[in-house]
Amino acid sequence: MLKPRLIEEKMLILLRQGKISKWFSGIGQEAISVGVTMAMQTEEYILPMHRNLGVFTTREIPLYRLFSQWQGKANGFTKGRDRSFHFGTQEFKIVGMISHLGPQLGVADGIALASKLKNLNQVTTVFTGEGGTSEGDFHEALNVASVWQLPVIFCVENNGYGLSTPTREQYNCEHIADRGIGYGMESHIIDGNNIIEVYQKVNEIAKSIRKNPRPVLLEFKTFRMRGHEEASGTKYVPQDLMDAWAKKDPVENFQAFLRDEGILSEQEEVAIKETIVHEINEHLQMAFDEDIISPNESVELNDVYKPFEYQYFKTKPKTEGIRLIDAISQGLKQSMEQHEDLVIMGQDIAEYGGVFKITDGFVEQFGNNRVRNTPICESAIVEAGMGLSIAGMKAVVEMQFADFVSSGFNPIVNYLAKSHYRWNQHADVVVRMPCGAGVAAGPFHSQTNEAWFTKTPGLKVVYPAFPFDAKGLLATAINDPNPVLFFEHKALYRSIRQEVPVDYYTLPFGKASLIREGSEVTVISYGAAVHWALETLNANPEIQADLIDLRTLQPLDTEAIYNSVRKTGRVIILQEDSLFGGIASDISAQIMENCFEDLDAPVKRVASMETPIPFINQLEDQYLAKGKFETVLKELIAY
Ligand SMILES: Cc1ncc(C[n+]2csc(CCOP(=O)(O)OP(=O)(O)O)c2C)c(N)n1
Repeated sequence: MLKPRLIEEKMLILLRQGKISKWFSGIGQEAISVGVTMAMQTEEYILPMHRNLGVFTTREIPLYRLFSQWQGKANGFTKGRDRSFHFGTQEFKIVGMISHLGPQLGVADGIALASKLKNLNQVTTVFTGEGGTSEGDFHEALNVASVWQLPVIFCVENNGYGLSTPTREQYNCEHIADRGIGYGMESHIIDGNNIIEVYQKVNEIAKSIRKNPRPVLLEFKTFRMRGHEEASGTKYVPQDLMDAWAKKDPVENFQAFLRDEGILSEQEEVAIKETIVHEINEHLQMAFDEDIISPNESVELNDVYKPFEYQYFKTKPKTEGIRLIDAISQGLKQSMEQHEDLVIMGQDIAEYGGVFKITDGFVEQFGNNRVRNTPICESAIVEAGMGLSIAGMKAVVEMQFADFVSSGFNPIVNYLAKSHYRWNQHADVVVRMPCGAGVAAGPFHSQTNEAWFTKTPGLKVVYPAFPFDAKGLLATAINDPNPVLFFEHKALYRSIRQEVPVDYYTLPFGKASLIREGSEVTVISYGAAVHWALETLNANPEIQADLIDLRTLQPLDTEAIYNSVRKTGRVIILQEDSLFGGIASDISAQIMENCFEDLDAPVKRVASMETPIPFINQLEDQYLAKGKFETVLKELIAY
């Protein structure tokens, strides 16, 4: 406890000297970080927060690495890409927070799920402040942990304030631990300023969880003795509260206890302090002596995704005529056979087989451990997928409808997408997205929301239009260790048939397919809109068109696009999504920038109306881009 305390005191001086950026103080809360970490085994994961320096020091991370991290230097853990405690390290089995506070609670569920599936008898421990308990992630994570009986210790550090918000404005129950009963979960209140109580209770609970896996909620009563972060101060905290808690300082009280018990002499105390101060100064010097990172664009770009070498599988020539939905089901099933560590999760996907029946029969073949029904909690399940990945497994998460991904948006764009770039931890998660209009399903069951993701570095986005592509690309998405959004158009599920190899096979990302060749115009599309384009071209055989089906939107096959545009000089991009901010706009801009001199006409974008997607067929038909395509295509050719 003394070590994090002394490090902090030094950091507060450096902060005033402008030598480190923000600082979130854990002074007064050290007994929790240190006591909990001491009760964990070294191979068990801990997911700490911004005030848990004691977790990092108790896991014995060399101090110079922490100091480098806070100065944004290369010996830190994020190559200068993220600050303070926003990092993880597999070496020390620590998974740091993202700023959004709540998501790591569900990540802990995923790690714990992996340990349960592998029978490791390990506990995962995750921290949050009482403020973070107001986030939906907290509720979702505790609920999932309880329903699945996951070996997680949820540690709530109730330190009186969330930034300036006192607990009475944060929640309206007496103790946060009281919520345990609502989740069907054991819970305890622990004096967070008493290291002996913290260690003994957590140690006992952890031992019991290792034998009998289950989640436990712990509320540590403590107090935040400094400002939310150093610059913000504590003016809003009544002085008598400060004074009362100052008397409960965990370090001073433990020192006094050790002295009274005759365990620690004054000389020993001085010697311990001197050793720590010496270590701090020595390691600080090492961090100061380290060079500043010099920016290099290709280094940055190369770290956004984990390197993945596409593997081709030779298949037997046998094929069968199947629908898009069968191809996806087959691709998923064969991937489950290929990867024993692959877990699929989603609402109603187990015995019921999913609302589209894609996982029908999976439970019989793979069992309920790997084919998991989930509560309705998109965030926690995406986060659990991340946790499985941290623990070395693979996850496929089925969104019941792509529209519902908005309820799991935060962990996808902030956790999964940024993880490899931030601390070299890949997110081996595929999110399946049954999407699209044309089925009279209204504004919340019809969206094609790929543009929400194509603009987020770190994600891959796949959008097949044919059974052959869907099966092979899904297999690749699962092989790829990066997060992949896999769009499946519902209107194509049962309407499109194709001869598809019976065996397992893969297809590479970033390769568009030229499904029709012509010299007059380039038509670029993906998903259901490819079929609209085909219909129009079939009805107008005189039009000589290259038809490019992009198949994957991230990575995007710009080479195929430019080659065709250079040949035809005319290009029209057809997308199902509404126009503004869609991928057609980016493709159009790229063509202008790279093929301007080859163009004989302005690039045309055809997209759906700028309204939500309406329900009744007549309105939906009017909304969709399909009806406009032929006219714009003919205008372009006549230009
Ligand atoms: C989603 C989200 N909303 C708001 C914030 C800003 N914020 C950062 S920490 C914090 C207070 C957190 O309070 P608590 O969970 O009690 O932890 P403490 O800081 O007291 O340890 C707030 C409001 C944030 N980081 N993320």
